[in-house]
Amino acid sequence: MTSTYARLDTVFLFSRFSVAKYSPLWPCSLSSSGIHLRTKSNSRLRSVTASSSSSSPSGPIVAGSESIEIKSLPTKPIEGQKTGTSGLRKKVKVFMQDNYLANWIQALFNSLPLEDYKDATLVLGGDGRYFNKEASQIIIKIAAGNGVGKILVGQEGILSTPAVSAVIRKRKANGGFIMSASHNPGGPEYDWGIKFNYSSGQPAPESITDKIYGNTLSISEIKVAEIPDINLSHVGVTKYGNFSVEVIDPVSDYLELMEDVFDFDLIRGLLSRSDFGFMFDAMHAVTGAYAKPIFVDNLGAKPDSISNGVPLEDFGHGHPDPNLTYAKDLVDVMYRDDGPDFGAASDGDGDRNMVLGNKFFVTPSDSVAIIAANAQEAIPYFRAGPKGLARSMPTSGALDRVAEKLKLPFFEVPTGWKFFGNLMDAGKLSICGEESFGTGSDHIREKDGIWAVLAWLSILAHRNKDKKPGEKLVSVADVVKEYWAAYGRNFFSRYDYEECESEGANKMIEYLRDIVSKSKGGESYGNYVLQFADDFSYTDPVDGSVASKQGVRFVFTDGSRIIFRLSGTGSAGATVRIYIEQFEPAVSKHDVDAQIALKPLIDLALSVSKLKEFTGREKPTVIT
Ligand code: VG1
Ligand code: CO
Repeated sequence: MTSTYARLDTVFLFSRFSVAKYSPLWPCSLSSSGIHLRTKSNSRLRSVTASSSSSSPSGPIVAGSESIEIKSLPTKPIEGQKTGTSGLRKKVKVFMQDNYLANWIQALFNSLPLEDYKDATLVLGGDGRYFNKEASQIIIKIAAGNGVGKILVGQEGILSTPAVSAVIRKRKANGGFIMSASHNPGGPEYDWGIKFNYSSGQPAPESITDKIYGNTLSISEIKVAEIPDINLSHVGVTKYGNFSVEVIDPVSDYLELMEDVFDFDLIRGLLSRSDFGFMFDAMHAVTGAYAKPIFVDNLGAKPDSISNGVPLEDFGHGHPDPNLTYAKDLVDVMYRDDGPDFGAASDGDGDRNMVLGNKFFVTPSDSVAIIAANAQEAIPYFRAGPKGLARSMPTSGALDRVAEKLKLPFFEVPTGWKFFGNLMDAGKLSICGEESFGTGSDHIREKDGIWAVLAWLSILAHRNKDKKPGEKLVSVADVVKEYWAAYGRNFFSRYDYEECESEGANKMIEYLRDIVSKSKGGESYGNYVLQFADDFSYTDPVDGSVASKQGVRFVFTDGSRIIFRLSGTGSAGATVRIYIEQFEPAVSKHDVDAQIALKPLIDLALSVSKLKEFTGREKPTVIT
């Protein structure tokens, strides 16, 4: 790769900086051929739990050097740095190549208006995965090199995605970096990722990410401050000239926000009952740092109700995706006769959630609808009622029915949380969700796993607050079935075919686009009659921006839908997603297993798409 990188030559000195003595740049070093990582000693994976006990909350101000030296490091463009559904995700080995991360970070600064970062405050944190600590040092040095005033970084580099959003908003920062590949596995052989969020805490819009990509193709120089590595283990401020880094406790701002949104006394009342069993599986990911302080220390859950609660750099060899396949440990416990009454899990960066009752799985599409239907009575933040509701296009239409009943504005956006932010900023949207285990509200601008768990606990606590010891409690299943009875049930399932050959997967989507372009309403598809078919396109009602080619959908006259998309978060090959939905108003049919209820539509989806012929796949990797 050395041919990609040119010589280190010029030393730029910004007028407000004067030359300082050279400090070693561990773990990355500047040399004539790029930014090199010293990561060989990292073969032993580390626990990344932040231990705030070692330092005072306010922390000492450590005086660093009086001024900093900025070096210009020549570089050359690297192919393939295009962001997907949620940031840039690649194998960690790709990110560890010289200048790979540095190029993208510099391209980001090249894309932002000067006033968005010069002397500004930016937040930095991540899910604790392998390479985050080294990446933190690279990002801090390039931020300082570009004139950023202050970096707020989570202790040990830890901040969940929702916590980054919360910290940006609370501290009025100009934006923030999230070091995570979210639900993708971590460790030396797996994935790494980076995402940039804007000043209201939302993921950068495509107008910015497209610019960043453009700049990665023409980049020639990286500006790096010659400062030593920052000690991320201790809460406190370190200053170098006009630049400072503040290491913050990853939990406190976020916890404070949760206390504002929810009635903690109400939830505490439920969690401390001896007849209510609770289990939270942090999947050795970032919510491990939040679960004990929030659920145990503040809300009175038993210490053993948190499982896999220590964040690890490789998530304990796990796939930190909270679904029925990858959160199997929790599912097994919840399906025992004597299992807990409520169980939940969250993903790598803490923005996803899976909610289970005893022997009962709540689909994310139902979950957001049920939270919306119950929010006003159970959650203080929504006391005045939600302003509007929204879901991503492939998410089931359950939420639509709640919006209709509550007479609320309703929006259908493409897949990816970045499409909700504008609606929230414009005061049009309070509660939203995606079928992919993402649920959230306008308390921040990211989906929020712990928020969803607290929302469900609030609903259960509200329903059970007058129940005497020994009286039967209203269960998760009761809440869901009551909801189905009132609104009808949207049967929903998603089939994922992970790591297919890209060529076959792309051809399949092209083939489907071709069918869609020739389709006409009224055509028969087996027992279904087509209402319309299209490739979903979205015009943002706030800024008028258009996102096209967001998923091929076949919508039938009875409201059933089959949808096809390629994932934008994978790091290798292509992942095909098929989404299947059918509405059932009759209560007598609500207890059927979703896979049985949806079988005719699933068969139809497989035959219409010729999936087996295009991808060679007999079976999906994951069924939700
Ligand atoms: C997936 C989900 C999408 C979600 C995105 C990021 O994207 O389908 O709903 O917003 O992941 O989630 P895709 O393009 O792979 O289908 V997270 O928790 O990985 O930031
Ligand atoms: Co995530």
